[in-house]
Amino acid sequence: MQRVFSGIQPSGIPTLGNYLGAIRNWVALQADHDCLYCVVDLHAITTWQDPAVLRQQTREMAATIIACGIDPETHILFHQSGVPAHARLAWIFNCVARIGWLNRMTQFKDKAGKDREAASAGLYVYPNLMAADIHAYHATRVPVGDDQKQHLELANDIAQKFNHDYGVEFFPQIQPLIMPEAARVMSLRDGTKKMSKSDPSDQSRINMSDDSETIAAKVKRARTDAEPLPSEVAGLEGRAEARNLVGIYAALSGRSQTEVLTQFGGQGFASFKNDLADLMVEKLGPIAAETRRLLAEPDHIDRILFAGAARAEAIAGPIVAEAERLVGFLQRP
Ligand code: AQP
Repeated sequence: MQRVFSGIQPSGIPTLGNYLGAIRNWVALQADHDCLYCVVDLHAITTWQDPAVLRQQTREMAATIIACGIDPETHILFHQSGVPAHARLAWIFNCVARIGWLNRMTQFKDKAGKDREAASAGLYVYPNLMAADIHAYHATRVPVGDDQKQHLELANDIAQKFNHDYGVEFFPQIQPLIMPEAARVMSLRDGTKKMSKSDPSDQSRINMSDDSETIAAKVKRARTDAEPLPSEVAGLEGRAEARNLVGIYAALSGRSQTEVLTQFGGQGFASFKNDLADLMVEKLGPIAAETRRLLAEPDHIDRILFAGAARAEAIAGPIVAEAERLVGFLQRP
């Protein structure tokens, strides 16, 4: 069975974007892969996090992932700081990756904003740590949202250069797995911006913990244009907000965008938004309820994560020790 690795930052409450772009995919992959799913707290601190909030969000992320259907017994769910192998390999990759490669990463440009000099060095080398997350397990399949494709290409470049520099075929190439429908969920306030858990506006996103009233209010207020919905997918061209809402409806209902527009084409947004809000409540409500139930026992979540970390370290430790041997570090006698 192929090994899957994927991670998610506990940098806020998980959103509908994280669910449709990542977590839902993770659940499906459990059927025929060995899966490692990681709450990447080392990545989260590349932008400042309140320590108490970070701890809470780490647990909340883990609880949501389990509530979505990840089985932490058959597969491995853990927190990144619980497995030192990630940071050890990341340092080696910091020395393999070229500054020119990192300069091309669009996510750094987006996240650092205008004042790049003030961004943390961690944010800049974030893609090297992400490469280490995956290569520490020799994972070959990585389910991610469309926005992470560039980072995976960089992870492949790093593997290739490491193999070349040390004359070995040690790190395999990674294959990204991107879901077709709603691979990228956009902000409810601006259809050209990705829906993000750290967006300052709570109105821009659906949180996985939102109750039905909040979901209905956010969908109702979601930005749209004045035209009715088109009857064909081609009519969504140049209408970022309409495309986003139709994409979300399609992804949640398991129907194609064509089918959704066959039903709603020609209508205004009001009734479509009502149906969309009902659909979200139907799909997300049970997940939010299960998450709340799990969060009532935070110690239990910590135990699941630390048990997962021990199993993850047993896989990554020897792989990273071999990488260290290859670069010339002394081996423990
Ligand atoms: N809007 C999105 N649409 C589709 N997929 C998305 N993902 C995130 N947002 C969307 C996917 O979720 C996975 C985990 O992402 P992450 O938490 O590691 O970091 P991110 O991509 O930076 O997600 P956020 O929500 O935007 O977090 P913040 O606000 O902290 O930066 C990834 O597979 C990602 O593609």
